[in-house]
Amino acid sequence: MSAQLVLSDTGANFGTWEAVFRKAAPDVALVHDQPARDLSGIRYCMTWKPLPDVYTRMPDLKALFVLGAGVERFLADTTIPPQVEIVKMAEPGLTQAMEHYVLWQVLELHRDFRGLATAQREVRWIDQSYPAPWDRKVGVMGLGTLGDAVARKLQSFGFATRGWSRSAKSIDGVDVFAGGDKIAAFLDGLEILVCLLPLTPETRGILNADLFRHLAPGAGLINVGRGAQLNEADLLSALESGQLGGASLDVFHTEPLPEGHPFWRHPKILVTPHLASDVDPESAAVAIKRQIDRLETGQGLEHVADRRRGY
Ligand code: NDP
Ligand code: OXD
Repeated sequence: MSAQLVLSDTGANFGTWEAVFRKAAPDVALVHDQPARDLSGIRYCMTWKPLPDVYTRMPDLKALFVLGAGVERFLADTTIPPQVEIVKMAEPGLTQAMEHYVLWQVLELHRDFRGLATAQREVRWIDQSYPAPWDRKVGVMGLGTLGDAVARKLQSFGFATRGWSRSAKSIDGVDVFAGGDKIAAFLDGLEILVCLLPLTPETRGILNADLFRHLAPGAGLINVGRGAQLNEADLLSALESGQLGGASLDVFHTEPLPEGHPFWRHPKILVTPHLASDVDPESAAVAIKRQIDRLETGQGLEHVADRRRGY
């Protein structure tokens, strides 16, 4: 069975993707979107930064495969007809990169590698103590494709791991909490908090002074969700007062982070330029092909964004 799939993306290299699909999913014919190109008759599209008017040029579009996990821009795009299924990317490359990124930041905070780097710069031989991982309370907000994998990874490294999501879950070895009325219990005394929530009206600004007060004094914050989930002024105050001890931020209200922004040079903040994880083209091609096969054989799509919930 052969299906046509449009790549409409201002940042992607068509040749690279074409080669990847030829290898990983040879029966999917990739079509290169170009300005004003008529794409009628084609049912599938993949994109992260779409070309202008692509959805109006695809009157037969059935499924939009987003080349990323956060789909808030697509859910807010009123040019995408309501019958088009918006599919969040879920593939092993994206997940594994996020596991690695969060593990790196958790270990940094757990072992205070930033303090050690400062000591080296100042030519100081210091003594450092740290708790065993099972005495380090780490929490993951959001237990979807990425948060679930990250929580499992942290647990496998021995950390006392908690997780929080909207609906109830069960993850071996992880203390899980669900819903707004359980957030205080989830946060209580956490020493490292990881945010892997999608951006929705409920999660906008959720990382704020009220939330920080529930954490252990000097806790570390890792935000890999979206920048708009963080109240930046509250973070700066919490770092100043010692309520928080450090932050690792990969996502920001404005990206790229403006040159004069206080986060850039803050001694307790590590800034990375929204690269915690990215799709791996080859495993993404396999994932998209699997989804197309599911649709073509009458099975439902997986990882479809729910317009009502906003993720
Ligand atoms: P999913 O949609 O699979 O999972 C979202 C999770 O958040 C679910 O567990 C969901 O709960 C939970 N959730 C949503 N709203 C609430 C709420 N109000 N209260 C409690 N829990 C809530 O997303 P992914 O795991 O694939 O990705 C998560 C986010 O990570 C993306 O939306 C994106 O913003 C970010 N991201 C960042 C990247 C980076 O490089 N920095 C790369 C990729 C993604 P439930 O399970 O009950 O539905
Ligand atoms: C994503 C991202 O959502 O890269 O996939 O942030």
